[in-house]
Amino acid sequence: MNLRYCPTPEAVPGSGQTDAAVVIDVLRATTTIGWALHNGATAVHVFADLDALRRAAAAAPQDERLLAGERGGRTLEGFDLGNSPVAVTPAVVEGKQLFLSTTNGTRALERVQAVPQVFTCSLNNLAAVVARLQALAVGHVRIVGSGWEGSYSLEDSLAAGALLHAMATALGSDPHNHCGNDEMAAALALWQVWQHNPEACLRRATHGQRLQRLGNHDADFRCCAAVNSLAVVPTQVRPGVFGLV
Ligand code: 3SL
Repeated sequence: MNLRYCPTPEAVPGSGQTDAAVVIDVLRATTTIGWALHNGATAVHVFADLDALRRAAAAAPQDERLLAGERGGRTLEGFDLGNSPVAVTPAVVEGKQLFLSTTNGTRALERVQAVPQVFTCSLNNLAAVVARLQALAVGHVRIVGSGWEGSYSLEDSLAAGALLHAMATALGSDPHNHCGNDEMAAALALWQVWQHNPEACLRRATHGQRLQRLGNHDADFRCCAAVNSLAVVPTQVRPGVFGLV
């Protein structure tokens, strides 16, 4: 299995063989999507564009839908939820469809919508994603970091390295045998540096610092930094719609 890492959606090439795409937004979109589905949301619809989100949400029964999202880390006006993984509790999301738009994560998901298999990953569900990729026996996997408005982000690259490391451990092989590009090798090195304290890496990242400036996000940091706390693999079931299969 060959894993290539693109640190931003903009870095994803328009062509080339990709059997599966794994999108990462550790802080916080793909962590939130994982917890929402684990806690009983029936689907998460993802949008880069807010007007498209509002149109799609309007077509869903009012008592079954929740609007969720942020820009720059702040909850969108008139929305039911922001983008905190600790807010999507069973009491809030069970039986609901989430309509989610975030600054970077949902844009990254849109970028790879046409890939045959699309999954979301965070530090929480590394082992589950590895098991899914192994079961599918896919050859060419594109790991996509969400970054921040087109720039590299430390925390997504950390998780990309962690995913490669977990994959190689599961296969009993050297991670470098699965490294498809230098970005992937650099992400692995990052994981090797921070693996014993991923939360410190998340807090050091510029977006981690942004969240700390916006207020107390300690619970979010703890949740987002927890390795293998979730067994779900959010899977694109229709273009732009994620569920559990
Ligand atoms: O960039 C994104 O998509 C968000 O996850 C950012 S935030 O952590 O919700 O501010």
